[in-house]
Amino acid sequence: MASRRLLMAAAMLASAAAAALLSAPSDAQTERRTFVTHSGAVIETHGDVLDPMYTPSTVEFDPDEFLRNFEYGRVSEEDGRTVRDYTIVARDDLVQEVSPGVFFNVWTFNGTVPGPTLRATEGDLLRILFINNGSKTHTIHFHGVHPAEMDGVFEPVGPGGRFTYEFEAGPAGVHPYHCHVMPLEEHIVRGLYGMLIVDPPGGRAPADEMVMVLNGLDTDFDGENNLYAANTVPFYYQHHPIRIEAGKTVRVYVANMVEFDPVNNFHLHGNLYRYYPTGTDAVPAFYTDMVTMSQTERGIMEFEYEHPGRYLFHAHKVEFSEKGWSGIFLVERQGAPDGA
Ligand SMILES: [Cu+2]
Repeated sequence: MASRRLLMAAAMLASAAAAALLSAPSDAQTERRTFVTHSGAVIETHGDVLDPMYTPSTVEFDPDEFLRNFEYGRVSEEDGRTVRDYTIVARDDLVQEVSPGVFFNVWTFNGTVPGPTLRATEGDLLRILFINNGSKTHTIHFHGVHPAEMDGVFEPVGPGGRFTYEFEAGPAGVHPYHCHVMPLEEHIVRGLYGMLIVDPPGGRAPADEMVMVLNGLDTDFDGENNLYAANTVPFYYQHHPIRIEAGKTVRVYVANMVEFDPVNNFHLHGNLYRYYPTGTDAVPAFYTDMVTMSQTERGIMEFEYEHPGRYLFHAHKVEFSEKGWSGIFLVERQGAPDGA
C-alpha cells in the first residue's frame, strides 16, 4: 500500500514536472518579434501568430549618409552625349523602426525612404531601369519634361515587371519623383518617392550640399500623419546636428512630400536663405527664413552662417515640429576645435 502511494506520488510529481516544462516559455516565445499583417500593419508580439503573416526584413537607413549622397548613375557616352543609367527597385515588404518602438511597413525605392537622390546635368540622357519586386503594382512618375509614355502614369508595372524610363534631363532644377499608382495617397505616404537634381550645364558654384525630403508617417493608417521629419526619421537631425562651417555656403535641395496635410514649411533660425523655387531660375525669388510648400513643391535654399553655434531649423507649423520635423545646424568656425 505504502509503495503504491509512493508510486502515485512519484507519477504525479513527474506529470507536474512535465506540465511545468510544457508551460515554461521557451526563448523563442519570450523574444519579441515583429510581423506584418495582410493590411500592412506592423505588430510586435511574444505570442503565437495564427493569421498568416510574414516576418519582414528591416530597413537600415542612415539619415547622415542620405543627407549628402548623390547618385550619378553609370555614366557612358553615346554620340557625344552623356548617358546615365540607373536601376531602381521597388519593394513593399520592408519594415523600418522609424522611432524607438515604432515599426512601419515602408514601401521603398532601392530599399530606403526617401529613394535615392539622382543627379544629372541638363541635356544628359537618363535611362532608369525600374524593377518592381513588390507585391503591388508600382511606377515611377518623374516631374520635369519628358514624353507622355515616360510619365509613369498609364504604364503600370505589375509585380515582377520592368520598365525603362528614358528621357533627357531637364530643365535644370529640383524635381521629385514618386509612384503614381492608385490609391496614390497610400503609395506616397508609404515612401515611394525621391528627388532628381538636374544641374545647369557647367555645374553649380561650390557649396556644402545636402538633401532634405520633408515627409510624414501615418503609422496607424487613419489618414493622418503621426510623425513628421526631414528625411524620414523624426527628430534625427536634432539629436545628430548637421555640422556646417561658418562663412561657407550651404545649399539645401528641399522637397515637400508630406501626404494628407495641405502645406508644410521650412523655417531657419538666426539667418535668412536665398530661395529658388523649383530651382529653375538662377536668380533667387525670395530672401527669407520661411517658405511654405504644398506637396511636391520644392526648391533650393542657399545661406551662410556668420556666427558659430547651434541653430534650429523646423516646420513653423508647430504640430509638425513637435512630432519630429525639427533639426539643428551646428555651425563651427574652421580651425576652432570647440566650434567657438
Ligand atoms: Cu506604388
